[in-house]
Amino acid sequence: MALGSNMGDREAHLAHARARLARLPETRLLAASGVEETAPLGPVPQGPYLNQMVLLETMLAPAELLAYCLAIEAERGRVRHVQLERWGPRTLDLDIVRWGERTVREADLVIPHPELPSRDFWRREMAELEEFHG
Ligand code: PH2
Ligand code: MG
Ligand code: MG
Repeated sequence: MALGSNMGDREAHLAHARARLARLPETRLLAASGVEETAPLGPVPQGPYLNQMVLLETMLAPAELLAYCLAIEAERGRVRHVQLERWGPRTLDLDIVRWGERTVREADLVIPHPELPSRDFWRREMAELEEFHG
C-alpha cells in the first residue's frame, strides 16, 4: 500500500496511517519503506509529497481494506472535492498498489494500481520491501 501526503504535517499524517493500518482487524504491518520527498506528479500545481510504501498481511477483502483506507484518510481531515480530486493536493492518500499476484477490476478499485508502471518512487519503495515478500 502506498502512503502519500502534501498538505499540513506530512510526517504526522503518514505516522497516523502506519499506526492505524497496523491495528486493523486481521491485519499485520510487516514492513515499511523509507519516507521520501517527491516532486508532485500531474497537472495540478501543488507542493511536494512525502511518499512511503508499506507491506501488509491481511485477511480482509480488498473492498474492506479500501473502506478502512477512506476512513483513515477522513480522520486526517481529507476533503474530497468534485473537481481535480484525482490529482489535487491531499493531507493523506492511501492507495492499494498491489495485492500479491491478485488482480481486482471494480469501478472503485483497480489492483495492481494503474499508476504503478509510471511512478518510479513507488517501484523504488516497493523494491525496499522485496525481501519481505513470501
Ligand atoms: N499522488 C497524486 C498526484 N500526484 N505526486 C507525488 N509525487 N506523489 C503522490 O503520491 C501523488 C502525486 C494523486 O494521488
Ligand atoms: Mg494516489
Ligand atoms: Mg488515492
